Amino acid sequence: MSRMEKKSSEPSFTVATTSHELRGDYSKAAADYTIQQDWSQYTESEHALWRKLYQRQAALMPQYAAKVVQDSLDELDFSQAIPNLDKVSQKLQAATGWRLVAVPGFIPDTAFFAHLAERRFPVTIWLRKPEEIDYLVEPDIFHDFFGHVPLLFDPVFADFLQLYGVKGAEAERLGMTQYLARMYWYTVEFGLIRENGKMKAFGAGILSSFTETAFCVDDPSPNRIAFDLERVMNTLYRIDDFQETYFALESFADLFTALKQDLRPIYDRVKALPDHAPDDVLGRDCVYWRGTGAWKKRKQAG
Ligand code: HBI
Ligand code: FE
Repeated sequence: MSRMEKKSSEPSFTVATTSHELRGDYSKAAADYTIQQDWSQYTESEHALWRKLYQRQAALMPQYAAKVVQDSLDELDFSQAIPNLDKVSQKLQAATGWRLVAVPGFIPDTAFFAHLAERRFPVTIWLRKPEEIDYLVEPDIFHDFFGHVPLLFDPVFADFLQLYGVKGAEAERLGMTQYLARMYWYTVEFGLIRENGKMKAFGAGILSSFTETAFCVDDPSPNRIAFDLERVMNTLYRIDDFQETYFALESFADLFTALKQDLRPIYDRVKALPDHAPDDVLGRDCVYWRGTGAWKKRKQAG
């Protein structure tokens, strides 16, 4: 699923919140940017579009998704209608202490980090239009819910994401948010994990995208490289097309361990170095698959 076209490859979130009209209604948002979901306001045609989006993606999960995703989908079963966030929060709270809060869309970093640090996951409440089924500028409830919520049922990932909120506040104080955002992008949004020696997807941007779900695992075009925190912090990313490189974890504990350390020495190093291009492969990389780059070449050929 290609995303909003951008000139620079700075973090999309910053651009997404400044370079175009935000879609949601922020007028009724509280100081922490939360709103009421008012589940009764969804139309039957929106529930029908949800069912179509859900069925298309759920069919791909057994082959391409990390185990926790399949387990969560089976447990939650929100296939028949747009989910009621409060109802899911009850199950989620019992599982990992997280709950879902409704937001109108992108919210400022400070508010976003504060919610994560308190184990509250912000979920956009509006659904894309039928004509946007494969092209979306901003994340909608299908991206946020289908893509992110299943992972919150994994205890280790849940602890990692709470730590990310804490480290996000620190990154803002240090002026290093853009580097931490790259880590979020290459893991929480577009991360792979190796399970029984096979590449599986866990990133929300992948899981909520009909085309990228297969591409990230099957296509020879992108690189697949072992996750390394400093490496991803030093690497630019694309927001307007499939990723040119995917980084793969051995376990979610890798994420927690990487983030638990004192990040200041890493920030000092990465800010002094030039950024790597999205398709770079470095000598020190543990490369599972060196991509052909065919997808990018085809796109450039136009
Ligand atoms: N707001 N609703 C929402 N969802 C996000 O994923 C999000 C956000 N605001 C900021 C943000 N992500 C990123 O800038 C941080 O992860 C760095
Ligand atoms: Fe997301």
